[in-house]
Amino acid sequence: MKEQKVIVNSWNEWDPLKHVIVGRPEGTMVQAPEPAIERDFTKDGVPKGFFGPLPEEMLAMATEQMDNFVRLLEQRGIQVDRPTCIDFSQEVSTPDWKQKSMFGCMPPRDVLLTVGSEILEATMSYRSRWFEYLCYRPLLQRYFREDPHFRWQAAPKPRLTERSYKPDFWNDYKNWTEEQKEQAMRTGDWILTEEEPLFDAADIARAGRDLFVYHSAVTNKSGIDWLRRHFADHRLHVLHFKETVPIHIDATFVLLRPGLALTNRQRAPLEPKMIEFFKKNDWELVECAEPALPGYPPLSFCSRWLSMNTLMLDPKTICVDAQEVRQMEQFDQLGFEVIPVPFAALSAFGGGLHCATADVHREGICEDYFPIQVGGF
Ligand code: ABU
Repeated sequence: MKEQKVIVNSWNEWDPLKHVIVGRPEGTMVQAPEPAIERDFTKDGVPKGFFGPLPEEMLAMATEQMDNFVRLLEQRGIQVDRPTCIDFSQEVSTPDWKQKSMFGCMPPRDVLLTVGSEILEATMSYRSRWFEYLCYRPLLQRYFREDPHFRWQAAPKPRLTERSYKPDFWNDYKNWTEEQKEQAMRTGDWILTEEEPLFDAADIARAGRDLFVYHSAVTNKSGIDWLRRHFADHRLHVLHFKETVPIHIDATFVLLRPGLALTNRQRAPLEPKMIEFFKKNDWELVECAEPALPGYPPLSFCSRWLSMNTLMLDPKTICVDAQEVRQMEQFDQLGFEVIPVPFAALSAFGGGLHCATADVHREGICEDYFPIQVGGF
């Protein structure tokens, strides 16, 4: 009889990594305009409203760095699976809308959330990313066939009609006062309405029984509520940080190992209760180092804080973008074995080392790293 093995198992961000999905930069687009997001790369010589594939020379560099990263993981005995690209330049539609292009499949972390034996396909909130899950379906189908314990889940597919977005948000936002921005940061009140549950998987950080969700511009309250009901055996904590129009937790607040988390030195945590929660459970919150870059890389919607966007291979070993010398030094001082990985070319394709990966298997079980709960957080 064929042996039935456990393929999918991962409860946190740091247990020894055995199997991972690594995205592909091929075919990635500057996506066509859509209500959820305003891309403006005029400073990089690209007119507003333009959409099309990222330049060939950028893709060549990104592919080389990604292939190098895959080799590095495999040499360490980690099994790597890759998604199947589709034509991201095609127009896509549902009965509710048409979108002139898709985006890509370099950052699987945005789409897939692994919690224990479950992989959950996120709703996403961009129309250009509505069909991105298709790139991962060949892998998920295989895991389903081969692992009898794998729980394959998909959150309710959103309609993403005009009702999911605040009308004129991007025009209004340009005239917001500092006070209005502060208010939005505290409430997570950005472009999305509460019409339907919306979330990106990369807004969630996992620590065994506790899940931390960033109430960002791609995750709404209804999405958080859906996650809370779905992960009923977990404790869900909602986070807000000092960042305007935020996207994803993994360049803002990074759980490194039991007892240690990295915080973004510019995007301070906004709830005193959050700090109290970590302190009461003997977790140290360390401010990250200064990133290598002064601003956004060319044609990238990801910030310079990808310096924090790292991949833990086990609680002592961390992969860091090789250009982030100060961040690597800090990790070294914190007692990590640091693996420098040239990865800067991937920024425009959707992110850093954490974004580019999605856990399939880490050793370990669901543990309680936060035995002391703080009411209201
Ligand atoms: N997907 C991670 C990007 C987050 C950031 O640019 O801050």
